[in-house]
Amino acid sequence: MRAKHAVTALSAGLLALVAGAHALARDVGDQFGPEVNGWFLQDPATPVMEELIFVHNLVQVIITGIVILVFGLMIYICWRYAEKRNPVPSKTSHNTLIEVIWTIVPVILLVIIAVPSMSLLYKQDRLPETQLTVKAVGGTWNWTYSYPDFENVEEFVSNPLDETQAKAVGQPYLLATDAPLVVPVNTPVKVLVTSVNNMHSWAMPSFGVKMDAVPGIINETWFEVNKEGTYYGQCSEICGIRHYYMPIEVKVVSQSEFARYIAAGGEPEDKFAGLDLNQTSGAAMAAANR
Ligand SMILES: [Cu+2]
Repeated sequence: MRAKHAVTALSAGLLALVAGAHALARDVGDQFGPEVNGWFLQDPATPVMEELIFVHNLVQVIITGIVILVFGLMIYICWRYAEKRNPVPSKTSHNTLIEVIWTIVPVILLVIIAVPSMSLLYKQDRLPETQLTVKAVGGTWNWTYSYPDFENVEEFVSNPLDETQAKAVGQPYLLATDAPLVVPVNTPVKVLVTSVNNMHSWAMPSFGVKMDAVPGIINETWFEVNKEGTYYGQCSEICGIRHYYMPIEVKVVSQSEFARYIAAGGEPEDKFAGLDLNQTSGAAMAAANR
């Protein structure tokens, strides 16, 4: 009984730790992405990612409990039944009650894990009624985006900013791009993902999205972001020498701003408007840009 209490207390402690750590996650203004030396999953930006974090935490608590129980029992057995404390070993070979318990309890635990996992997998896999389609095509080494719904918007290539440029606009180097994918907030967006050469993967950790980009195949996934801001992801398939050089920047804007963006032919805002990249220091430029 005491062991059971210990496991419960530890589970509660772990949950508190995970919840507390979320508050520490990177949130620089309206930019959301990985943090340096981060330990935990990024803050969720979509309902799918919220559910994913719930399942992750649930499984963490269960596996930690199992590890502690099994190691605890093994250490106890080594100590209690060592030869000097237990010179005459028991000849017991069956105990029906214990055998029933160690069969039933794992089954119950697996069911507890399976129900939310299956629901999550289904949610990720089945597209809801989406209101917008975007296409992401992996290349060597950048992403090309297009809006098949809007003929007036030409496809565009999204290249990463170099270090000076990123500093100048106050965005993270190797995550920020010169032309982000722009989508509206609170709108289910379908993403068609493919590649023109080798395999890539369109991955946005805070959206709970990671979809392989395979030449000759169009994969689809979806997301619905509930908060405006700039979100960062990366290609997550080891695709070649400049794999690190194909970040993903998604700018989530209000519905009206998105309508304006599309009406203007999808022209991305000029990040460097009013900046002299050769002259000003990074911090001053970032301040000027605000
Ligand atoms: Cu890639």
